[in-house]
Amino acid sequence: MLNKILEVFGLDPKEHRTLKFGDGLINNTWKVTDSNGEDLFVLQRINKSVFKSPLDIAENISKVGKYLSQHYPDYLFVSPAPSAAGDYTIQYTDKEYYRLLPYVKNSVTINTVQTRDEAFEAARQFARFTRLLADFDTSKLKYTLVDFHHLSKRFLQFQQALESANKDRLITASEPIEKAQLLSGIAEMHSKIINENLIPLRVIHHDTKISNILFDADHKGLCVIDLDTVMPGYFISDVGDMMRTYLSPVNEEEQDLTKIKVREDFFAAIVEGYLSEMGSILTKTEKSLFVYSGKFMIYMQALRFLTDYLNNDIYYPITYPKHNLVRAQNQLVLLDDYIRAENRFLEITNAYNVSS
Ligand code: GN1
Ligand code: MG
Repeated sequence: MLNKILEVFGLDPKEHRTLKFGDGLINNTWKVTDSNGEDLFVLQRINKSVFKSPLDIAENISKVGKYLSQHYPDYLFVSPAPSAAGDYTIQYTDKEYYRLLPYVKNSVTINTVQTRDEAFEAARQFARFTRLLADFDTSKLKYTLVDFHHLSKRFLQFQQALESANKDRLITASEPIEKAQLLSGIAEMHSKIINENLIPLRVIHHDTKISNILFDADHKGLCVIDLDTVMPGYFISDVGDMMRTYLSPVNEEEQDLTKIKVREDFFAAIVEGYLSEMGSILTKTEKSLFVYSGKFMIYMQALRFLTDYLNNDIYYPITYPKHNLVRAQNQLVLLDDYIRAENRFLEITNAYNVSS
């Protein structure tokens, strides 16, 4: 079947190979190589049950791409390649949409952050992306996922799941459920930020895990990739997701929860990297929310995994029965350790003169 897709993009299946690639939970990704094994493209199938309007993604990427090439022609922006008919996203069946991206030569991706420099470089790249688009009119972009990072609504979904979940799952998950409820102040704070318009909408990536940065051979960041959720949003989403995914030496899949630790010096690297691009653009209030951003994103991801467990695993793919429950527990342990380090983090942001 992928051969048919290659043909739609004008590639001869006899001369190209597809290999499963990456570790995303939502979309499917393959690397396309030529018969000599040279990497040429990245092919992606967009998950239509998550992204209801895949063509909106293509439209957003095209608008952002045009703006960047006009104003910053040297910036490396990985735009999708057109199909033989000139489409940037093709619809194969009702539920199947594909796009093809050029493979950036000599680039590498990493799956876990091992050094402070990697955290700094990634934060710098995500911040650069938002900085270059600081004057882009956010109202021109579609919401490819409505209320994607709306924490109060995620909390509501969690409460609804508590109502409808089966007894067994409620009992098995009783500890994390109780913990998530005790931490609901994090969602209240989010409501306050949103309802009182405390911070501005910006062009935000919304998925800042380290594998969404391309590095060069010298470990310098090249650009950001995975642009499905590029849409209007708040800086706490990007910075918070970096806190969530770079601070601990192990990720959300780790089942040995004793390995989860917050590396305090990596927090400083993220703040420094982000400020190196966005320091003169962020408002005073935004700068005061660096520490909150981590709590916000870690808590939201814990709620999302826990909600999905209570809903009988309808969103995130699982490979063992309690997978989503363990992911939720993992994120709650991370959140505990993050909160333990909170005063230290406040000192760090104060030292950069960013906390009000
Ligand atoms: C999903 O598919 P992937 O791995 O890029 C999710 C993110 C979560 C992440 C957790 C559209 O991203 O919000 O943070 O899993 N994306 C969507 O691993 O729900
Ligand atoms: Mg993604």
